[in-house]
Amino acid sequence: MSNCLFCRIVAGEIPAKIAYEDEDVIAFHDLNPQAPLHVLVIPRKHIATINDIQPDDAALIGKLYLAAKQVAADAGYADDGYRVVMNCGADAGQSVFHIHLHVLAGRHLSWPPG
Ligand code: D5M
Repeated sequence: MSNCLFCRIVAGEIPAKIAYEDEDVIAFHDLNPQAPLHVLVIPRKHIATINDIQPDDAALIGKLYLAAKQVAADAGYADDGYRVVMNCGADAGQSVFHIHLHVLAGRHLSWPPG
């Protein structure tokens, strides 16, 4: 989708600091980090929200989590802990409508989120 910010990152039209990539998934550092490590893990395929995930996407969604695990481990946070979260919809704070896991680490993360 040409008007989707994250599709434009996938296409290389907008620069991003890549943390991980494979044939299905890209992870890049968040422009507005909320923790010492704040990486977004996205599918190359455009899926707008969790509500748009289809049964055929199940393996792809699993790959997002495997990439998140890899990003956290590569940054040295596998043991101390990290948070992986996906917002769905405006009330949950989703501002970019191309699904993305936030991988956050490097400080104490309170619960519940605000
Ligand atoms: O999270 C959307 C996230 O996307 C938010 O934390 C800022 C981040 N963002 C926005 N534009 C960029 C670019 N160009 N590069 C990297 N990160 C970006 P949400 O859950 O939708 O609120």
